Order: sequence, then structure tokens, then C-alpha cells
Amino acid sequence: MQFDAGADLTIPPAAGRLLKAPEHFIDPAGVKQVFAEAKEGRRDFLRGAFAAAAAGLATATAGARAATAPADGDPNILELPEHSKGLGQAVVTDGYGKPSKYERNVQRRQSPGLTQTAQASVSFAPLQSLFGIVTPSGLHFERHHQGWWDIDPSKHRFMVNGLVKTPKVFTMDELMRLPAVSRFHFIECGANTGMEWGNVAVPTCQYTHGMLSCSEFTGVPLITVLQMVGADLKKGRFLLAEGADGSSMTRTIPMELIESGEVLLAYGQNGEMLRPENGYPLRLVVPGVQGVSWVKYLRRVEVGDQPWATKDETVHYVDLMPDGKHRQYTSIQECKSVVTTPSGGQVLLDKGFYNITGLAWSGRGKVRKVDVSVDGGRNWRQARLQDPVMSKCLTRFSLDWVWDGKPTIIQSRATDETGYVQPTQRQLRGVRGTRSIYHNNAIQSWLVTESGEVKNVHVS
Ligand SMILES: Nc1nc2c(c(=O)[nH]1)N[C@H]1C(S)=C(S)[C@@H](COP(=O)(O)O)O[C@H]1N2
Ligand SMILES: [Mo]
Repeated sequence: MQFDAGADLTIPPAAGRLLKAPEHFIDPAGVKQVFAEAKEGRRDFLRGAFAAAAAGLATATAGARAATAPADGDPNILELPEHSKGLGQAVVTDGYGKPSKYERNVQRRQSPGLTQTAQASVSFAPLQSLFGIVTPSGLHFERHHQGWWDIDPSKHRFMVNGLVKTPKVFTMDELMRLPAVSRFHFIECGANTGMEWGNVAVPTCQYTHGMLSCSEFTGVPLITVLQMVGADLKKGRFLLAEGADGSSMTRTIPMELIESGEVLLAYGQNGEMLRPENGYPLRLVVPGVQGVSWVKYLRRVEVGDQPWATKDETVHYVDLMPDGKHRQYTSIQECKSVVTTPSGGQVLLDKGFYNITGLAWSGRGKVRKVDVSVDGGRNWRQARLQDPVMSKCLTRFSLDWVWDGKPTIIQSRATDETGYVQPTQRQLRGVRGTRSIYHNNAIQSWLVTESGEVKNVHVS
């Protein structure tokens, strides 16, 4: 094991214990309060409820801190457990395996009060509980505008029309016979971190950054199908993608992206068919572009000579600038990162060694480097990047750190292969103001208090 130069460590390192973030962050009474305050239109509606949750946390922390290793003779070793003596369970007890019951708190979660209905809503991925770069399919974040469906693939049809020689309808069988590729990519909703423009709104990284997931997607490059139908790529510089759900999800995709071969008609996700929540049986994969363009339940694409200016690219998914104008078609997810451990809601129980780790990504290519500060941005150290580092894909970084028990602020700052550096909150607000929803890629700050509690803070 290689430790960073400058880290004062004895080996084995004095390991700092970490208390996980609470399973949920507010109790049922808090949820009620949040809904009431949201109805009144308060933008900081989550704050009060979080204060209440933090109070509850103090009790849990005291218990965890008290827990120490047994003085001599650990009963977990000395008393032979049942699983070392008895007969285990049979194969195929479950034809499709599930995580251990001890991991049942690792769940995607809805932020109470954020949306009026659970169909036009979002669930956040538990980034603080995940390793590596792949999001288990059952924990992939969800964003539905009108609920999800489990569509019979034998009845699903995919149509290509517009500026093409021969408009054509494909069955799933026909699509799945075509040459396919598998690629790892992140998908991030443009609204990820969107609650944090003006003030601290949510306490954990699940809620600040969890509209983000990463999978190995399998499918047919869309360009292959466009060539099959004789698309006019001279005139047809734009493509409309349309979903089969009731949300009339339609988005314009510029033809350059499709010509690059990166845009996929995907049916596979992490080695199996897409999950229904993620668009089964067919979705568009548009690497680097905000989630809304990854149209699920994809039923039609149309080749055209200009953008369509649909509702989801005129009324929604536009960026309100300080001068009152809206920016339209800001689709690329710029370089961004977040420390997932230690992160909001967790508690450092001891001074000592901690493995700071997190995720970095860029919609413009590969992550080149990630710098981490453990002193509120005064000094930065370069983090280790875990191989493989792939284009438009999550990248795992880590850095050794010894906590001396003093309050401090932890931040990460990613740079991508174009040289673009993730902005500070102040820099981003300087250009964009605070009235936006989408495309907040500012540096995230986690305050570690003297008691070891980790909190979401904004630094100016
Ligand atoms: N048909 C359809 N496609 C859709 C949506 C939808 O509501 N309906 N939501 C979009 C949005 S806003 C996002 S962020 C992503 C979310 O994908 P996921 O639910 O697989 O995480 O799907 C996009 N594609
Ligand atoms: Mo989204």
C-alpha cells in the first residue's frame, strides 16, 4: 500500500472509523413538515427538517463512539458461528440474486417535498455507499416525467423517418441482430445539484449529486441505422428522439454527435437488458449530454434540418441567466466531481487515517486529474485516479488523509482532457447567477466539524 508523501502514518495506519450517513435523513414528522413548507413555496424548505435530523444523529454517534474492540478473546472468533457448522442454503434459492439483507439501507431515495407526485419525480442513487465506477442497475437513479413502464419488447416498435430514403420500422429482434458495441458511460440529469444554486438545501451527497449513475451500455450505434435507411446527412443536421411514455419526451440531438458513432440505440445495461425504470426495452445513450436527451422507451427518431424546439428544450432544460435571458440547448455536462467519503451526514468517529474517495466525470472526454483540498481550498494535492479512466465515464479518485481532529473543509476539483477546470461556487455564480436549475458543476465543500460530523456547506 502506497501512502502519499507527507502523510504522517504508522503502518498499520491508525484507522479512523466512520459512521455511515443516516439511512434516510428525516423522520416521518420531518417529511410532513417538508411537504407543508414546500406548498408554501419556500425554497429553503428542507433546512428545518435537516436540523431536526442532525439532532437525532448525535445519539447514534455517541453509541458508535463507545463501541470498542473486546479486551481479550473476541467471541466472534472464539464461539464458532452457525455458518461454520451447519448446512448453507441451496443453489437457486433465488433465481435472481439480491444483495445481503445487511445492505438493505443502500437504497435509491426520493427527496421529500421535491415533487408533487411520485410519477413526475426523481430518485437519487446512494453514491456514498458505492465502490468503483459502475452503478448497480437496481440503484440507478430514476427520472420520470410521467411514471415508468415495463413494456412488452415483442410489441415495441422503433421507427426512423424524416429526411431518409426509406422510412423504416424495426422490431427489437431486428435491432438486436445488428452489429452492437458495449461502452461505459455516465448519465447525469441536467438538474443534478440543482437545489444548491442559492443556498445549502440538502445534507448528503445522495441528494446533492445522486442524479448521476454509470453503466456499461450495449446497443447499436444510431449512425448504423441511419445509414441503413439512407438518411440525408447533408441536409439532415438534426435528429428528433421520441419516447413511448405519456410524457411526450422529445429532444433534438445534433447530427455531429451521432456521426461520431457515440450515440447508441441501447438495450443492454450492465450485462443484461435495460431495467424498466431505465427505459426497457430501448433507450438512447448520448454520452456526455444531460440525461433528458437519453430518451427512454424510444419509439421514433426523425431526421430534420433544424432543431425542433420542443417543450423539453424551450420551457424546461433552459438556463436562466442573471440578465433574465435563457440559454437554450446547453446540453453538455461539464467537468465535475464530488467527494463521496467523507461526505454529508457521515461522522468521523476518530482522529487518524481516512481514505478520501470520490467520483469525477466530464461530458467532454476523459478526466485528466483531480485535486483534493483538506483545508478549505488553500492547498491542493493531486488524487490517485483508479484505472480505467474512460471518456464520458465516471472516474474514481482517492487520497490518503490523516484527520487531526480539527474542523476543516474537504473539496475536490476535477480537470478534464480539454484543460477545463471545475469552477468554484463563486466563479459559477459570477457567470450564471443563482436562479438556474440546471448545470451546476461547482466544487462541493464538506465541512468536518470538531465532533466529526460532516456537513454540506457553501464557501464564498
Ligand atoms: N421517455 C422518457 N425518457 C426520458 C425521461 C422521461 O421521463 N421519459 N426522462 C429523462 C430525464 S430528464 C433523465 S435525467 C433521464 C433519466 O434516466 P434514468 O431514469 O434511467 O436515470 O431519462 C430521460 N429520458
Ligand atoms: Mo433530467
